[in-house]
Amino acid sequence: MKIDRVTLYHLRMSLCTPFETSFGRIHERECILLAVRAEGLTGYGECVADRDPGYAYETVGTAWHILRDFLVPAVMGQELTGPADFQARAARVRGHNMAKAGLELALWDLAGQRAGRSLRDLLGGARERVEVGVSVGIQPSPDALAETVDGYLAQGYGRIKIKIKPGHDVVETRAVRRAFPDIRLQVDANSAYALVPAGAPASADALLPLDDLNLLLIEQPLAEDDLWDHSRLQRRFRTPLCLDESIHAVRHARQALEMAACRVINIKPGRVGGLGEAVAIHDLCRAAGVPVWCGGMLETGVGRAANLALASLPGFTLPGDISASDRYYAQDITHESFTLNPDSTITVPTAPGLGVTVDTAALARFTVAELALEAPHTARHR
Ligand code: OSB
Ligand code: MG
Repeated sequence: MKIDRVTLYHLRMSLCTPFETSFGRIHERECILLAVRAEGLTGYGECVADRDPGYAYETVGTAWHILRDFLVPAVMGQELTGPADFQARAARVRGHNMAKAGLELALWDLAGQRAGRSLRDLLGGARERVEVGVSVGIQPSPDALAETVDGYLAQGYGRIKIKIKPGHDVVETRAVRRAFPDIRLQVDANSAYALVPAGAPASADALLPLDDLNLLLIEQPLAEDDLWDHSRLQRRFRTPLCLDESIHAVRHARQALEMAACRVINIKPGRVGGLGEAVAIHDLCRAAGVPVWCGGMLETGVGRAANLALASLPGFTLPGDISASDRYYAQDITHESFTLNPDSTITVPTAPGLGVTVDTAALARFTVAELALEAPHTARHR
């Protein structure tokens, strides 16, 4: 396929409720939507970098720069065979996985549309519905947290993840466990602790009482580049540690498993540079008997459709952070919205490509900046 136009949309969307993690609190989600045109078709992708470099070093600003100045020029006007061909060309850009994943996703959408096949089928997924849970932000008090969790349970979510940070960890998790003794519960620290504290990050010793709360897993307690210390920490827990921020490639997943730095891996296509790498990590973990699940980045309907397709692969044996559209946004940019089935699943799209369509009026409403890039010869003839 020959790409003749790429449009970048910087989006800002109000969240239904503020989302607080150990790295900050947001009321609005920002991201970049990509529209890639080739052979008269338009493929969409979502770059999940947020406004601030809190979860990762990438931001909307860095991704915009890398896409505009390096990744889009590497493919514009070129005859591409597909997403893997793009990754080969993008390899000369070090890092910037979220920028790469956004463009790669649009190419997957195009490939699916052209072949008349769903993204789920292209990736090798089989399930019609995937099990999901909800990621609950830090709340003002343990009581408020239990009440918020109660609300999501009432909606039908069968797995709850709570965000924790130093000073808001064991008491909060215990309160939820006391109120709901049997639910599937896990926590996410987003790198807020240290095994050997030297100043700011609190000691991971504070987390040891979590081991008695029958949690599914403890997600990313330590820093992103701290595989070794995660390995040392895992030895002190019966509860599986799960890595999110630390895993940027299949190589990291292999090394983490070899050094027993975790027993579960959270796979996010944006963090690992795209769906191709995400599937490779899935394959490695499946062969090793290590459970994986699909993480979330508060995606729009575009990214959510991709995450559902990915989570339909057989190794995704734990519920994903892929909640219904109304958990995030009052209005989404896709015509389709995702709803929770009574069994805490969401149905995977099966139409060609991503299987969702973009609502251009909604897109216009949320766009704060837009940039159309065209192949030089196309521009001359317009
Ligand atoms: O660490 O999993 C995380 C959202 C933004 C950045 C990082 C994380 C999250 C979530 C939300 O936990 C998951 C979702 O999209 O529902
Ligand atoms: Mg996480």
